[in-house]
Amino acid sequence: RQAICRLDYTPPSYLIDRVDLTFELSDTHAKVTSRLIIKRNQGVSADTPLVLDGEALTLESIKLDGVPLTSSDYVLDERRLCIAHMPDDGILEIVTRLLPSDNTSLMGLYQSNGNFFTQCEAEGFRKITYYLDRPDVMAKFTTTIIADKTKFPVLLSNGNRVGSGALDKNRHWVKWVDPFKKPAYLFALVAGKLVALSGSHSTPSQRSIQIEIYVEPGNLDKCHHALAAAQKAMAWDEARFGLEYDLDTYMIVAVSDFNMGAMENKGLNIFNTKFVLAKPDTATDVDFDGIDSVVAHEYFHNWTGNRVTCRDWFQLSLKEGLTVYRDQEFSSDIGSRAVQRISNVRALRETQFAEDAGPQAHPIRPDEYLEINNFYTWTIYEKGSEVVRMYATLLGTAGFRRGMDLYFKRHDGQAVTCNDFRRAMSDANGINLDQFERWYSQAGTPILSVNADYDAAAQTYTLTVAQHCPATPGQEHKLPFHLPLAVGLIDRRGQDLPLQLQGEAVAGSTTRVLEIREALQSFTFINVPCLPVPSLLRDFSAPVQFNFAYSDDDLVFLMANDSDAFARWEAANTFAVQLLKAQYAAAGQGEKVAAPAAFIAAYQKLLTSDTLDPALVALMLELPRENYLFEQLSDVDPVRLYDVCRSIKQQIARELRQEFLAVYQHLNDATPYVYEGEQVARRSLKNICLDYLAELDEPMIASLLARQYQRADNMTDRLAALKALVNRDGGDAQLADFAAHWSTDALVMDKWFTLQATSRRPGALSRVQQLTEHPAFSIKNPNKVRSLITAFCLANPPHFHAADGYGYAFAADHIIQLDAINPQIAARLASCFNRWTKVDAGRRELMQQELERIRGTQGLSSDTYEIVTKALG
Ligand code: BAL
Ligand code: ZN
Repeated sequence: RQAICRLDYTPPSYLIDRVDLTFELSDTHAKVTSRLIIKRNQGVSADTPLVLDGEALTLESIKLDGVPLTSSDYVLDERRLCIAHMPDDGILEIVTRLLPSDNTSLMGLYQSNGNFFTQCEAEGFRKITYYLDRPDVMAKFTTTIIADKTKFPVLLSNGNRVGSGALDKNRHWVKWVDPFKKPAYLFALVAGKLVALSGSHSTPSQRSIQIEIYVEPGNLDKCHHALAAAQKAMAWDEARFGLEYDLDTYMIVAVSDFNMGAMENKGLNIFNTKFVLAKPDTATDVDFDGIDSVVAHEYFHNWTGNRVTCRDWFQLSLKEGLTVYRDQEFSSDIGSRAVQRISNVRALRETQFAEDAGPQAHPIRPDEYLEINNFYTWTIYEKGSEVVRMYATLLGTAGFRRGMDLYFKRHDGQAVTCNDFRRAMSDANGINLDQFERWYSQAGTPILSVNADYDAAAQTYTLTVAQHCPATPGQEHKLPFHLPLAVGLIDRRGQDLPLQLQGEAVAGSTTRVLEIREALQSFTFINVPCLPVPSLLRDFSAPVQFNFAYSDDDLVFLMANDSDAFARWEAANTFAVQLLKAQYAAAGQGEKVAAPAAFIAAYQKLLTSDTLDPALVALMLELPRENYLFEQLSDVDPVRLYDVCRSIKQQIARELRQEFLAVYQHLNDATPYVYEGEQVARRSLKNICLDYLAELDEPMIASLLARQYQRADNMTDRLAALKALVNRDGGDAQLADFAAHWSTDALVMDKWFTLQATSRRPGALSRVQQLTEHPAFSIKNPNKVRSLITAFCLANPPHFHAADGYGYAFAADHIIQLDAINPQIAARLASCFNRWTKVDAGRRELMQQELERIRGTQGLSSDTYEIVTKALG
């Protein structure tokens, strides 16, 4: 198994100007004729062979400039087709035969419910035909699709539909031309029985864009939210970045068998049904929000990814980090900026921080990989987005826009690097961003340790900031990062102080972005009339961990007074993290677990506040997740950790029963469901109250849960009640009722599987095992695997980490089984073993054994092999 290294990049020896593809689709196979106009790249010697990528293909014929090639003219192996003698330029015609119905990897051309779909990112096009399957080879594509008219009435590909017609034997054809050159990973084809919901959007330059959402018949009533999301995304990108859509039609197609969330193929985005289909009785508020952000994300890729693409796959974060930043900004603008930021940071810290601290740690621009599919990671996406956000924080909104404008001006139509993006930001603003490059080259989460010193006589307040980044695999020593640290100082009345740094003539704004570049730096604020409470890392201005010796009183003060919503939430979170870690240690000593009165009082204050946004209160009341606490401990006993969290939650529920009930009852009105900000906020607070109340073993609470389940006019409330019921000793009747009602709705059944996979009740593993036999479950469907198996392994720590090791064995069995079906999904699941060195010795040994069992499996894919080998270290 050969690692691919970033520094080995060389430009392609051959380029492809045009590709004409013809797909002849039948029930049993597909025949693909590819006509490539190829030329040797400048400066490449004439004896350089042409090496095309190809996998799992049956080669039927090759012609070069119309002359058939025989097997003595080329060398064919399992991954390549090598033509030794290529002229300077020529037309290569290659015919391949595929078996899409046998393609369970869901890469290349495959079938789902009888329809044809493609997935080509990162390296799926080579499973369709022999090609230079690398992102810096950009060509203009023409695609003709031929298929039975009755079975496949809809035939789609990239670009514009330029012709169609009838053929013999009930067949028809449609021809598509994509006027933009693109890498092969953006190619797409869809053929099948689909129906479409259409809408339109008018651009500022007076063009009318047709938007079409294709789904299987019966699902049209679930497409309205996705259509509206596409319209909002178009308007937002025009207003914020001056970017218009460039084709006449923008198509989204939903498919239920899909490895990813969605894919940004030029003009023909293919989506997991999860991010298209929604109506109030089938989808939760979180689902609606997810559709907004994924539709926006894929649409935004049209510029950040498609028009300007990546030179090589090491640059993946160039398009993904930037596009995640753009979709997060979109969601902030159409919803609550505070809620969006807190949710994004929480996800980053629960997932990416763990990745950065573990065996799979890599910089946002990795240096090597065995399998690029393993690098669609939290680090590339979410940390990549934080890195882009830091440019915006350092340069300001206008400066960031100047950088974006220059980036598109310089690189439209090109395949470029992360350095090109950084250079555009730097050149557009005339500032040096050389040190910022370390965010691309160094892995690991920096730790900022902040100390404060107040000089009452001089009225100065000095913050001393030390930065350090822990070692990560292959990177022992790190150099200091350049990062923005946003701070505020709050006086004892809760007012933000105007900030004036030493050497400045006048005080400025109340939030100051300090530029950190050194390992140790001090900043002295003057004219500080009294000892303030510092508000640090406002809006989470950099993806770091930070330490400051806040007292409990400081945290309660910040929870009540910080004008920065993120920092306010962070104070509540820090208070809870400190409490739970201390109680976990106490439980280890056999001591009783309890939250102090000050903690309960702080929660009480939140519950009785009538000025705070209910969504923010809900987020502040949510205890930190076990996975997040787990990262901050060592030799962890996950069952003890769960017990401690549960016990504290029960205490809060008991002591604030009245307040939870009062808020619940106040918010539980009969307003019909609408997905809109204020209602979403109220529901989130109502359901967090319900979640606490469900901890109380009272018949009255049981009937309250049953009532909410029964009467809800929407999935958000129904699922919240069912989740609470499933975690108590009850809920079986409602689970059966739910399954009976929704047995034909795959996405709703996914929720049903997840509820049971994540249930904390005893016997979860055996129920999950039984559910793998359920008629609605299929090991071949990634959504089903994620909703049942992955949910159990990653989101049910006390059962996954059961001391008997059965949870680990279950995971390993399924990773091995899945590896033969869909290596990408198997490798994702294998990440449940990443943190095996964090658990206590007994569990560590059990996890290690399972990792070794997986690694020893005959014929293991390079996807899974790479993950388990790195995990074992
Ligand atoms: N490019 C892969 C799917 C996505 O990030 O949009
Ligand atoms: Zn993306």
